[in-house]
Amino acid sequence: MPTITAFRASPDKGVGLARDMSVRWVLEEAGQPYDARLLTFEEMKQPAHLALQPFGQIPTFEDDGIALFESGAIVLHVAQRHDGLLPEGEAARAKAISWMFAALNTVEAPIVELDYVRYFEADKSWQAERFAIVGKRIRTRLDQLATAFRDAPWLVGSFSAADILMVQVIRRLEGSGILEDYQVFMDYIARAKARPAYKRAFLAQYEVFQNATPHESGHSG
Ligand code: GTB
Repeated sequence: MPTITAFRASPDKGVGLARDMSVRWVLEEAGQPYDARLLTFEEMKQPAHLALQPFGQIPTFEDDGIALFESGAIVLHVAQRHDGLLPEGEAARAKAISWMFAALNTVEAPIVELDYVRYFEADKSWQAERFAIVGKRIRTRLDQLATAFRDAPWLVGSFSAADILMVQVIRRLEGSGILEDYQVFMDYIARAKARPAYKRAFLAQYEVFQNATPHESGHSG
């Protein structure tokens, strides 16, 4: 059975924004049971964890002699080993993998930047200007993504691992006032949240937060 790592006390208060959520979700979609090893911020920086994750972060994934870090790599690994998470056919599969990288490289970059402005630049006189600049970058990406989407329910035909990563990336904008201007993505996220596997993954990480003692805080990545 695979073992993943996750926050013992997630700074997102269990709303499923930490990146173990993508890993939990793909495992639930695959019908693959797993164990979660919970780590404090301190434990993430110890040699034992750094041997698994060189940056001292969660999530990681270990199964049968295979050890992975990077949530995108883990989601791809699981999707390649279980039916129904990547399209049939080489061309469609290649497209889905392109979307997985697009989610984590092209769409996510300005979204993570917005979090940095919010959390780490709050004391700067220029924070409002940075918010506006980064917000504009995000809207450019969302406009382009919306054009690519058109009226399709999922990125590549039916639901795939690419949707797991993309939904989790754009969910980071929930409540920002930006996402709310894009009905196409509000609907996309609602479709994803209605999936039983999403619900199971969400509840699993939420229960961790519920049982956590409030001894840690922090935000990164
Ligand atoms: N590229 C790596 C991956 O995709 O696996 C990035 C991993 C990463 O950023 N991990 C974060 C981490 O371990 C947790 S998920 N940070 C601790 C550290 O660096 O010391 C990122 C995250 C954290 C919190 C929220 N939040 O509160 O909303 C959202 C996302």
